[in-house]
Amino acid sequence: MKVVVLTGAGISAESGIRTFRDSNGLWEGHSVDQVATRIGFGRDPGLVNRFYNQRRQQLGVVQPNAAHRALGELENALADDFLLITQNVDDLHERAGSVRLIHMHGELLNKRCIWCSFVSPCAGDISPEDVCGKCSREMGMRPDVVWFGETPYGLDRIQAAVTECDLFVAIGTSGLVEPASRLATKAKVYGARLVEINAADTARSAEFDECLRGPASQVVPQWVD
Ligand code: BV8
Repeated sequence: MKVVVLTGAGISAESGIRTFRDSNGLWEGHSVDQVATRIGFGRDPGLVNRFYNQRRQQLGVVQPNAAHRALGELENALADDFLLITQNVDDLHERAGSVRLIHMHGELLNKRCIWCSFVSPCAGDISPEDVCGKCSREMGMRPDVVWFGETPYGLDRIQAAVTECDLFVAIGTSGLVEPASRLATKAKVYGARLVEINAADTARSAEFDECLRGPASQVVPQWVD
């Protein structure tokens, strides 16, 4: 049986990473337009890089929770019949052992040059003085995350997996951000069974064949077992 899992901010909530919705659409007091759009970056790259530097620093003090670990175990059991798609930019899935993983909204631990698009690892802070390892230009480093209005990563692989899977499971996502929010619908059209694991009902709950309610760190391990 082919299984595709889509995770959102809710799977990392119990690890201490605040979800987008719980912050009333504000991230640390900043609006989406200020910190999660290309225009916002153009307006104030220093603010945006400080915002992401703070979120990257937080990764050093949070740990994967039982939900992340349960998905790592499920992948071990299913191997190539399993694919994890995450909207999250943290590294908690990797640290819990997930390998067959697509970060469709990018990763906090990578940075990208705005001049030549070179992507490189980023463990520390991004600063204006950063020099690109490929084109050697300064003043051009941004987080390698997908902002609103930008094209998500891995869409071809995601499309193929979603149209071939037998089971599609959405965990900890409000189902409000496109195109991630449309993956469940696509899977259903191609015959998959849909399961939603969330602390509460979402805008998409009615589409799912089964809705399991409760905190991901409790419900996901039970579901995996
Ligand atoms: C695109 C990276 C074209 C950055 C993110 C009008 C104008 C302009 C644009 C649009 C528009 N209408 C639609 C759009 C498109 C737009 C969009 O969807 N906007 C929304 C706001 C309406 N989308 C885009 O721009 C995307 N690009 O469309 O390009 C295209 C399309 C197709 C093909 C080619 C090109 C790009 C979107 C990516 C934006 N970047 N992140 C960063 O993280 O800093 S999105 C960001 O918000 C997060 O990454 C996350 O993905 C999203 C929040 O969603 P969730 O993960 O679901 O989290 P949320 O907080 O919402 O919900 C948490 C859930 O967990 C809740 O349900 C809660 O109940 C649950 N929960 C909480 N605790 C627990 C729990 N569940 C279980 N256990 C718990 N303990």
